[in-house]
Amino acid sequence: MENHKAGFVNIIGNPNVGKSTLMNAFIGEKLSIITSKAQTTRHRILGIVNGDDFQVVLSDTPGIIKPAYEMQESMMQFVKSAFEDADVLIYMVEIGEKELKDEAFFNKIIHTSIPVLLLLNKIDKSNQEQLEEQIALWKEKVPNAEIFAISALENFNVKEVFNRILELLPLSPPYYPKDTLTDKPERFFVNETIREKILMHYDKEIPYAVEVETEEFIEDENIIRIRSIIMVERDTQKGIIIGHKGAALKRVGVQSREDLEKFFGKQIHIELFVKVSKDWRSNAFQLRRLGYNQ
Ligand code: GDP
Ligand code: K
Ligand code: MG
Repeated sequence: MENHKAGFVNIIGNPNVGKSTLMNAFIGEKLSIITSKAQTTRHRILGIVNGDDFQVVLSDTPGIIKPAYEMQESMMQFVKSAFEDADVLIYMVEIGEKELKDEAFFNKIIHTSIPVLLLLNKIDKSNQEQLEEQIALWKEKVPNAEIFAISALENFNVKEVFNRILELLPLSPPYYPKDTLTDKPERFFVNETIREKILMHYDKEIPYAVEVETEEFIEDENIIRIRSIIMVERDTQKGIIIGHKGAALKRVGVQSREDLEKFFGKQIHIELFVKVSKDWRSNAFQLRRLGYNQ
């Protein structure tokens, strides 16, 4: 045990740069929601990678955004807390990214005493010339960072980043039992899976007006029975979610079931209900109950 390393790694960066994809590549399981729409990762998700002599605790913070209404402020709290408990900071940018969306936050990154790994992601989309130019640019912008050019999606240089994290972690006993994959309950995965399907299948304001809550998760030997509520803000949204003769909601249910069967390795029975809950977004109590202010 005296050679054991353990610590916290926080992944930060603008929306859609590939933070969730990287975390999943590290963990090798589909733990956090990944979509092509911005701001889908609302929760601070912990994933844990265990080895014989290490434990890396990863958190995937939401994208850097300006507080506009209550839910976004709550998200900013997660981003700020990334500086407080990290042993290593991963600052992820993507090829072609120049603008930093939050200047104050950027200033914290360049002045922090925590080791910073700057990951230049999506290099599968670039050529050598562009890559060299981008590396030079980021070296100048964040002089305190070590730069890695990676492709989280194609698993290029991901292992090298992970090995560097292990070097930087302090000697410490594990923080969690060594068989822990994540500190979030199973219901969380169910909620995120359903929300991912909603993001895939509905346009415009619908996904951002939706919250999912799993009321029932009953695991038997051969089957898991799930009952989840999809909360929307208005009756019209309820109609859209359900769709003509229930077809749209059915598709969400079928695809969620397929993913959850793979994840849990068991047959899944899932029931979805749609409920109108006016202003869930601005109701602080509700937000806390759903875990945004934990
Ligand atoms: P996040 O918002 O930072 O967590 O970003 P996601 O991990 O959700 O990724 C956003 C989008 O970028 C998804 O469509 C990913 O498939 C895509 N993506 C992530 N990493 C890479 C990569 O290395 N190369 C390419 N081409 N796409 C990527
Ligand atoms: K995303
Ligand atoms: Mg994400």
